[in-house]
Amino acid sequence: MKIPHPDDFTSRLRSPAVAARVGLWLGICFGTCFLTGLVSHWAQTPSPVVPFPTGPAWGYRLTQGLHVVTGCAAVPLLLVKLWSVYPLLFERVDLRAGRRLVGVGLERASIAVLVATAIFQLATGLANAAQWYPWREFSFRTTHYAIAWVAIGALLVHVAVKLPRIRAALGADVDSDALDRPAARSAGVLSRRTLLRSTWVAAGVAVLATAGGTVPWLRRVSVLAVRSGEGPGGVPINKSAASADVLDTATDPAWALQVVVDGEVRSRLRLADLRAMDQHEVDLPIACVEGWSAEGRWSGVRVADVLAAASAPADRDVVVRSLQPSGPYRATILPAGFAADARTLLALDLAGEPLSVDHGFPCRVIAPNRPGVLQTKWLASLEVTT
Ligand SMILES: Nc1nc2c(c(=O)[nH]1)N[C@H]1C(S)=C(S)[C@@H](COP(=O)(O)O)O[C@H]1N2
Ligand SMILES: [Mo]
Repeated sequence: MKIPHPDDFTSRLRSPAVAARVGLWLGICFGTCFLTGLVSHWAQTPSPVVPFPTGPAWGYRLTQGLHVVTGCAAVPLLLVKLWSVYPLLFERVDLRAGRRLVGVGLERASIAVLVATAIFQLATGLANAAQWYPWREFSFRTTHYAIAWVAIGALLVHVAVKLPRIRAALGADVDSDALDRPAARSAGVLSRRTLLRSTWVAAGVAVLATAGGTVPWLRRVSVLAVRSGEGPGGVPINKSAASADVLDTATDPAWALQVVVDGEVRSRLRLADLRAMDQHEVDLPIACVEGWSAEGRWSGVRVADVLAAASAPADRDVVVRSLQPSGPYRATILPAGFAADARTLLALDLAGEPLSVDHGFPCRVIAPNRPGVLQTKWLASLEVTT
C-alpha cells in the first residue's frame, strides 16, 4: 500500500480556515467538559480538603448536564476537525531541518497524544452516558479523570503552538486561500460555509438529542437521552431493587435503620419510628453522572434530626450504608456539611406516595447539589465516627 502524500488531498475544504473555526468550538466544548468534569470529580471525592458546597441545589444538575451535552457536541466537531487536517498526517519531515526537528517532533507528539486522549475521553464518556460499561478492569471515574489532565495539557500545547495560524485563519475570510496548502485547490460539491453550517447543525442535533435527559421540554426530541422521566413520581429508575439484590431485605417488615456511633448501635429506627418524626418536604433533583436528571418532590426526615436523636455529633462525615450486598455504591460518604443541611433528607415519600422499592424503599438519601450516584437507596445504616 502506498502511503499518501499531502498533495494527494486536493479538496479546498481541508483547510486551516475550516480547521480553525471548527477547532474553536471544539476547544470551547473540551474546556467546558474539563471544568465541569473537575466539579464532578470534586463532588465525588469522599472527603475533599475543600468541602463541596451544598448549594445551589441545582448546581450539579447544571454542571453535569453541561458536561455530557458538550461532550456529545464534541463528537461531530472532532470528526470534522480530524477530517480537515488529515492530509497533514502525511507531511514529510525534512530530516536536514536540524534544530527545528525537535520542535516538529514535539508538536507531532502533542497532537498524537491529543487525538488519542480526545477519542478515549469521548468514547468512554459516551459509553458511560449510554450506561454501557464494557470495562471491568479499570474504574471509569479515575481513568476518565486522569486522562482528562493529559488531554487538556496536550490541547494547551497544541493551541499555543498553533496560535499564530489560528489567529490568521480566524481573522481572514473563510474563503481566503492565503493559508491553504498549494495542492488544496479543487472546489468540490460543498462550499466551506456549507460544510461549517452542516457541522454546526450536526453538533446542534447532538445537543438536542442528549439535552432532553436534563431539560424536560426537550425530552420528546431527545432520542439519545437514555433516561427520560419515566418511572414512579416522574423520576427514572437507575438501578432496580432486583438488580441490586435487595428485594427481600428492603421489603422485610423487620427492617430498621441503624444509627451507629463509634461502632456502637445507638438507635434502631423502624419505618413507623421514622414516620413518627417531624416530616419535611423538599424539591430536589436526582442528577445522574450519566447526564440525565429529574426533579422530584421528596418528603421524609432530616438526616440532622436522625443524628441528633441518636446523640451523634453533627459535624462529622456520615458513612451511609445500603442493604445492597455488593457493588461500588452500596456505601457512600455524606460529608458533614451535607448531613447538617436542612434539605438533606432520608426520603420516605416521592410525589406524595411512599417510595417505590426501585426508588429506594424503605428510605433513601436525597441531598441538594449532589451527584445521583451518591443519593444512596435502600438504607441500612448511618455511621459516625467521633
Ligand atoms: N444502594 C444504591 N443506591 C444508589 C445506586 C445504587 O446502585 N445502589 N445508584 C445511584 C445512582 S447512579 C443514581 S443516578 C440514583 C438514581 O436514583 P433513582 O433510581 O431513584 O432515580 O441512585 C443512586 N443510588
Ligand atoms: Mo447515576
